[in-house]
Amino acid sequence: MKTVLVYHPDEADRYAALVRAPRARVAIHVCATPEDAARVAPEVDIVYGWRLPPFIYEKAPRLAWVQAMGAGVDWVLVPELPPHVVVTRAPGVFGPWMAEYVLGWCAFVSQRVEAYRAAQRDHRWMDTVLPGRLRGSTLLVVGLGDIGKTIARLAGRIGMRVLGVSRAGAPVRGVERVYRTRDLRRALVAADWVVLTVPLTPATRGLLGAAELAAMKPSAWLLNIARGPVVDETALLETLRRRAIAGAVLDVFTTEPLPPEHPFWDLDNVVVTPHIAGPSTPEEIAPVFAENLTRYLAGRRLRHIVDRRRAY
Ligand code: OXD
Repeated sequence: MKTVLVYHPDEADRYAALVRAPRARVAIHVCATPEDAARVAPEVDIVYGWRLPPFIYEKAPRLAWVQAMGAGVDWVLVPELPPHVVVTRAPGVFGPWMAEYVLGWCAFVSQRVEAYRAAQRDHRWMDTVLPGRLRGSTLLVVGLGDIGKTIARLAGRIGMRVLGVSRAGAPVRGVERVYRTRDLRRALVAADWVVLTVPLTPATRGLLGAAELAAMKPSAWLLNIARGPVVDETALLETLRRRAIAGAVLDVFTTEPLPPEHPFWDLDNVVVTPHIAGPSTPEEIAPVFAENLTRYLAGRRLRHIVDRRRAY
């Protein structure tokens, strides 16, 4: 019999409740703390989890497969994870959430929400300020995996011009032009909105540094829904303070939770959200895991396998 560890610091029970498996063929441990997970680790063949602490891998000699509950797999692909362990993702789940997040915040800016709300507080009829249009503005999607493509599609539907950046620069339907990563600065020059959707890998760490930020239009907004370390946060802070770009919507940070004393909180051209752009819900992840578990138990190849060399 195979043993599954369902691990989630806050919602392990909810995830476990939706695991549909032939009971006779699978035993399930439900853990919410590293200590509990460490105790059962020696029996575990499969991890269905979120942010399992790396030291657990060394205690799990039978481990063969990790199904990530979140969008990113950087927490799985740590040096402690043995090379033979297969890692799978849940594509298709997070893109729709993140596309709404991105377009919602673009609209928040273009519709001048803050200005009208401030005028309302003063009982002021402010008809001298007009909203902007997203239609016709240029969105640059940096990272054209399934999340980036979903954002590009939705943006295209409302008439935004969509550009992209990917490692290989291969054409993507609905994206007017795809630049290679090495041409990132050329792409940034053209964008009104820059959204980061790349995974955190050695190649993307620090991808947006001072030089890249300097290439952006002074009127452009940056939206980071990838990982904090993809951006040089010191350079970003300095860029925002000088108003060398218009603003940033930041959902991810190098240190999370963002420390209360961090200067990002107080900048009027920064929106801080607490890593919620693509929430994981047990209901949406369960079918992905269920299908793969059926395959696993039947000895078939799993779907959505992460290429460990590329780290996504
Ligand atoms: C993530 C997530 O991986 O929120 O960041 O799912």
